[in-house]
Amino acid sequence: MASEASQAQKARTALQELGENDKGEFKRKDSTYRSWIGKDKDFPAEAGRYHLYISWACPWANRCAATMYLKGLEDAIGLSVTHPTWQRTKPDDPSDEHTGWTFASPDDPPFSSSTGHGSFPPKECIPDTVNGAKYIRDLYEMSKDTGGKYTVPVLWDKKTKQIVNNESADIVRMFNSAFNEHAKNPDLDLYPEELVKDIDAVNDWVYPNINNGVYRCGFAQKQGAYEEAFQDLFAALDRCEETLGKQRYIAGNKLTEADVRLFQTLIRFDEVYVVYFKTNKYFIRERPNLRNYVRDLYHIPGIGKGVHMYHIKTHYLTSHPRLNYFAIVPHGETGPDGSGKGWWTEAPEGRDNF
Ligand SMILES: N[C@@H](CCC(=O)N[C@@H](CS)C(=O)NCC(=O)O)C(=O)O
Repeated sequence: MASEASQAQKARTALQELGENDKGEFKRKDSTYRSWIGKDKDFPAEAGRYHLYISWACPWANRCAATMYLKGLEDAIGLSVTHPTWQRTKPDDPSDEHTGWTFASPDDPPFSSSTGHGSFPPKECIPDTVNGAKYIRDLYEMSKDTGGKYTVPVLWDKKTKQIVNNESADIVRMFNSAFNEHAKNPDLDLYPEELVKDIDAVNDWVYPNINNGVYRCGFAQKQGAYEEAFQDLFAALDRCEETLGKQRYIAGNKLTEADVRLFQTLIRFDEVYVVYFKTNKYFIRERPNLRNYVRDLYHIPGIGKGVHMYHIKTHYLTSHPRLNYFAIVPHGETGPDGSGKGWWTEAPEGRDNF
C-alpha cells in the first residue's frame, strides 16, 4: 500500500514538468534507462529478443521506428503501438491522476479524452502481445522504475523482462550499428565516421532549438520563456532553410541520423505545432528549401512509412486537458482525422540537383 501511494505521488507526465522553475521554462528530464546493446556491451544483439514500444505520434519514438525501417530490422525487432489519446493509468484509484500511453487493438471501441470529450478510434494501433500490458506505465513498473515518467520509446528485452533503454538518441545509434547481422540494409550507415563531427554539431543546435524547441514554446508557462524559445526556434529554422539551399541533407550530401531527427519535428509542424504550440511565425510549407527537403525525406520509404497523421494530430490535441480541455482537433490541411492529402506527399523539386 505504502509503495503504491508513493508511486502515485511521483507518477508524472511532461505536463507536470511545465514551469517547474521560476522562469516558467519547460525543462525536459533525462531518460532513466541507458543500457547498450552490442558486442561486449550490456546486452547482446540477438534477432527476435527485443521489442520496441512506440506511439506513432511521438517524434522521439518515430526516430527509432524510422531507423528500424531504414535499416530493414522489422523482422528482427518487434513493435507495439499505443493509442494516441492518453488515458488514466490507474482508473480504479481516484488518488492517482496520472494519464499516459495506453494500448488498444484496432477492433476496440473508440477512446475519449481523459476529460470525456471526443471519440477517437484505435486505428493503426498494435497491442502489447509480449507482456500483455495495458499501459506503458505497466512496463516501467515491471522494470522497477525509479523515474516516475512513463515515456515512449521503450526498448524492451524479452529474455530478462526489463527495459534496456528509453532514450531515442541511443536507440537510433544502436539500431544503426548493433544489429547489422540481422539487417536487410546493413550497408546504410546513418552515423558514418567521416560525418560524425558534422552530425554531432547539427544535433547540438537542432535538439535544443527545434526538436525540443517546439516543446519549449508549447509548454512554457510565462511569456518570457515562450518568447525566448520562439526566437531560438525560428533562428534555427532559418539556419536550416539556408543550409538546405546549399546541400541536400542537413549534415552534408548524405542522409544521416541528423535528418531522421530533424524530419520528425518538421512533419508535425504545420498540422500541429503552429497552432497547438504557438510556433506561428511561418509554416514549413512556406519555405522552399524546408518544404522540398521534407518532401524528399517523406518519399524515402523507411521514413514515409512511419508518418501517421491521424495519430500525430489526435495525440497532441486530445491528451493535455490543461491545454485543450475539449479535445477539439484543428482542421488544418488534412482534416481533424489527418486523412487529407498533405503538402509533403507531393513530389520534391530540385533536391537531386545537389
Ligand atoms: N528523452 C526521451 C523523450 C521521450 C518523450 O518525452 N516522449 C514523450 C512522447 S512525445 C512521452 O512519452 N511523454 C510521456 C509523458 O510525458 O508522460 C527520448 O528522446 O527518447
